[in-house]
Amino acid sequence: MRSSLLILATIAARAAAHYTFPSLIIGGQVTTAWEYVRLTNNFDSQAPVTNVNSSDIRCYDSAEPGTASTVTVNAGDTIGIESDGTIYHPGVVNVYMAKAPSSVSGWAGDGSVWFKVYQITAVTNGGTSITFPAEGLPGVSFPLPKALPTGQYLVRMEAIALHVASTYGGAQFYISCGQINVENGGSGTPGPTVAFPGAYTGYEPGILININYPIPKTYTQPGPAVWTG
Ligand SMILES: *[C@@H]1O[C@H](CO)[C@@H](O)[C@H](O)[C@H]1NC(C)=O
Ligand SMILES: [Cu+2]
Repeated sequence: MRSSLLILATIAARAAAHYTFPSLIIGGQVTTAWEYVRLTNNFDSQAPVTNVNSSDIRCYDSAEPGTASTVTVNAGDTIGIESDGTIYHPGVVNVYMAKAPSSVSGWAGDGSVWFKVYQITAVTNGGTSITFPAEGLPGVSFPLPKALPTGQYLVRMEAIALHVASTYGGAQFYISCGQINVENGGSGTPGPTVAFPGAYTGYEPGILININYPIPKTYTQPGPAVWTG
């Protein structure tokens, strides 16, 4: 009896499989975990953030802020962020960036400074199906806009798991922030910008949502529009 309960508990823990995003993908190569990504509080637990008003909704690094190196890339390069497994849960992805006033090392990312550079939304079909193209991916890659100004940036990965999002606070945010130094940039003005916390109330239709029943007719991606340069 006892051992079968233990087995059930183990299976339940596996089924809950969480994830972190510890590696940038630079020049097509997955870099060392936590080399260019700030160590997150959940590096060993892999547990998500569920309170959108918590300071951890920004970079999830309150336990030990700012412990990463900065990698140099060019505007227009394709970069990415890799998980420690896969994006196991059904949900959506947003990647935000914020430009540091000077060195990104130790910069907190305060204020309405975050703009979205990439997203993977849900695909709906008028209520007959909803699918999540991000589900199961090991990571995401995206182009840095050519118009992105030269300078140092935080790159914030956000995978929002929606499998238990039908009650307030049920959506799970898997977050990390990488540090990049962008050279050969352009003269664009990234926006619209938001603050973290502040970007979400948790009541957005794309965050507080039952993805199972009734099947959503449409899906509204949380956050501002993607800035493409
Ligand atoms: C977070 O803040 C929003 C906006 O002020 C509020 O509506 C919401 O109830 C807050 N949620 C939590 C969990 O504190
Ligand atoms: Cu999980």
